[in-house]
Amino acid sequence: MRAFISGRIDLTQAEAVRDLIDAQTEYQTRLASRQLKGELSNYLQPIKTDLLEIIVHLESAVEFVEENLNTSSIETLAKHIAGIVKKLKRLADSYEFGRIVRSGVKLAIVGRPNVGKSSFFNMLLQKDRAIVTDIPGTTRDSLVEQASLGSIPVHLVDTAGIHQTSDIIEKMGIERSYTAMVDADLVLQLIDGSTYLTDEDKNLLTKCFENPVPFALIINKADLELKVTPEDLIKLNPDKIIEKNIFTVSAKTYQGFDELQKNLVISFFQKDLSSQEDTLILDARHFSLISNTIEELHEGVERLREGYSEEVALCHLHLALKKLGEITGETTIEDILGQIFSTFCVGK
Ligand SMILES: Nc1nc2c(ncn2[C@@H]2O[C@H](COP(=O)(O)OP(=O)(O)OP(=O)(O)O)[C@@H](O)[C@H]2O)c(=O)[nH]1
Ligand SMILES: [Mg+2]
Repeated sequence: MRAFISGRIDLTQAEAVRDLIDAQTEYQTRLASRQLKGELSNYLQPIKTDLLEIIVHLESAVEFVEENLNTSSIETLAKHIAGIVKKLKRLADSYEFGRIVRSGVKLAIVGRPNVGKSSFFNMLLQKDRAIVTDIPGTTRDSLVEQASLGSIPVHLVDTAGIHQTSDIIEKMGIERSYTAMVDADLVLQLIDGSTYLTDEDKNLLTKCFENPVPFALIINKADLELKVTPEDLIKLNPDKIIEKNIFTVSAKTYQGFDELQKNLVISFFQKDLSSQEDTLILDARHFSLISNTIEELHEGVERLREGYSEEVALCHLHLALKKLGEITGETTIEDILGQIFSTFCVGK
């Protein structure tokens, strides 16, 4: 706080110190360190300079030119602003993944009884947390634990095996399994690969199709002779089941665990990012300010195109710059004045 007030670091760097303290995964630590070095501020700085130039140009048109801007000048300006919006949009889009890196994803492990859900849950946690037995119906209630998968924090939910039953306690547990499916960010349906698919597997698969949450299929018990292959599953519904969302593992021998760690979360939640090294937005405050900036820029261009005076458009552009400045915590009005006075030599 003192470092921020005295101007030694900006607000994003102060926030990075907080994130470093709170970091739970190595990737979170790495991202916070990058932000502490000023990565986000450095990304935003040239955008701010560009926007400032546009504002100064427009201010001078208002000040020194009698008539309104003509259509071609407006379109040149609009193109320039579109370039800024594109860069900001990339940043705003990164928040979908950034939010996940920061807060994690909820994974619900579901399946019929005895397919190895609790064993799989223990494998992901790398500890013997849930009770495992060969008696179907061992897990009666949902169980939640935190772990990290491929550098992403995950909230894992082990659930009671889903099947037809008249046992009242089991029924209550199964209701909770369905709730976990709806509440999750990603559903993992486990299948016992050592036996042929049953109607219970297929019925649950239909539930996965109907559920609005994405799902992956895990063929477990790969240490035994496999009776179910990814191709068998794809054949059931080639529109909804794709190869990259099927993983084959053994919760007993950990076969396939590395592949799962590497690809599961990334293939579902890091789709649009070219690399983990791109600048990411992790913070809701940054996301909201960047979205506001984009809106103000759009508004500014629209008002100019609609024939409003430049002052109206300038109001939006000033607001856009103010919002950008709020990310790093600086006051932008002095920047504008300084730039205007230096460029146009207008006496103070
Ligand atoms: N060979 C082999 N056995 C496994 C594997 N995973 C689980 N099992 C065995 O399968 C049986 C059931 O495992 P659980 O993890 O309790 O299965 P579950 O799906 O949680 O079962 P419920 O809680 O009853 O729904 C146990 O005997 C496990 O040891 C595996 O990858 N390979
Ligand atoms: Mg279980």
